[in-house]
Amino acid sequence: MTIELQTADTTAVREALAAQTIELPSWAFGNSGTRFKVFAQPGVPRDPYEKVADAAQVHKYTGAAPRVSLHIPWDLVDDFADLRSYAEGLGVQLGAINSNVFQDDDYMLGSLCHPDAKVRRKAVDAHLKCIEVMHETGSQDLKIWLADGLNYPGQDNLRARQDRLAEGLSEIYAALGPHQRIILEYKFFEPSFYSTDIPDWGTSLLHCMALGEQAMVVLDTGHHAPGTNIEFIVAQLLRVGRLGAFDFNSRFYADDDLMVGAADPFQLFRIMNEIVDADALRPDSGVNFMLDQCHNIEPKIPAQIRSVMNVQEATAKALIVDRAALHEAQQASDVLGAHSVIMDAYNTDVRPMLADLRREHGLDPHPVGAYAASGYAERIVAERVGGAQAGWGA
Ligand code: AOS
Ligand code: ZN
Ligand code: ZN
Repeated sequence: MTIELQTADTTAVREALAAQTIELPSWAFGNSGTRFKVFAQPGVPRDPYEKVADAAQVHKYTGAAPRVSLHIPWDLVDDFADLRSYAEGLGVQLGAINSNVFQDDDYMLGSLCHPDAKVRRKAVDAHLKCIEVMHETGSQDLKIWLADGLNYPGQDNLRARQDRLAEGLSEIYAALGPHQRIILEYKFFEPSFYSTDIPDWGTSLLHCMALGEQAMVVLDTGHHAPGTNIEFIVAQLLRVGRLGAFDFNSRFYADDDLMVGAADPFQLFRIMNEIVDADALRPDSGVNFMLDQCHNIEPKIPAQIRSVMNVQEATAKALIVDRAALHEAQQASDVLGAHSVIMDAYNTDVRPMLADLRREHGLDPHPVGAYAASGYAERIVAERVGGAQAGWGA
């Protein structure tokens, strides 16, 4: 049985899609590259205000990207309340605050896990500063990704580093306001290659559980070894109520940070299928769906628009899975029947439904084309000279 979207009652699916929001990273709009070359693109933002303005364009044409994450100190401004009202004036909000404790020379051997207490103090203070910023921006999430790790066996004590990490995190956690959360990201390698201090979801989860209910795991889809079953991790974290956020992107090899849904749209669908199955798509479910991407060779605003659309398409396919038929086939031990329910949904073209939904909400059905026709890209090229680099990696 294939799914006939034309005749099916898609009201609930449309409502769920209309409520879905995706958070954009400020660093996606600046110049970025690899360690070989950063290709400068004309018209890129020169400051955080212009990054927010570009992010607002993505929201304008998709209607689904109402928040933008900031990175401190890349996005440091004198007056965050002013940046906040500027964003709100453009119809978007400031989202997660990303701490950056990896760019300073002091952090060569780590930050919260560093053997020297002075460096650990500095790293904790950098996070406390982020929490102050969050009070001004109205942000809920403090996103922590640490570059901490070791390159050589014996370089430092693995267990002692976990103890220092726990200690630093608990001081940061204690400074959170009642509605704020730590979202703790893991990554299996890079920049360290022998051992990383938060390499996997289990380590992140253990620290989150020790901290308390306001600490949640961030799953960056590019941060796993090839072949990892990411949807299993999603299901597991949802079971224990600790999936705080996604950093969506695509990987072919390592932490490629390419557009989500470009490398493996089926994997993205399988992830969203777990989300829908656990009823975690609801805006109040506590899962923040963020992008963490860099657009080194493609134009940045259309790439973010495309990425939002890719998430929407995967979500729509997950929403149309016939859950009753799936359950029935699973209970009847009908292996192929159950599998076909999943494949039927995945193979359905949901683009016309999404185009229709946009029309219904007063948007152009084709966001990339509408943006291209708007003249914004030409305007920023003319107006902005000397755009900024996003910062190292993502
Ligand atoms: C680093 O690999 C992580 O993906 C971080 O989430 C984040 O992108 C970084 O802090 C920005 O460079
Ligand atoms: Zn990330
Ligand atoms: Zn990453």
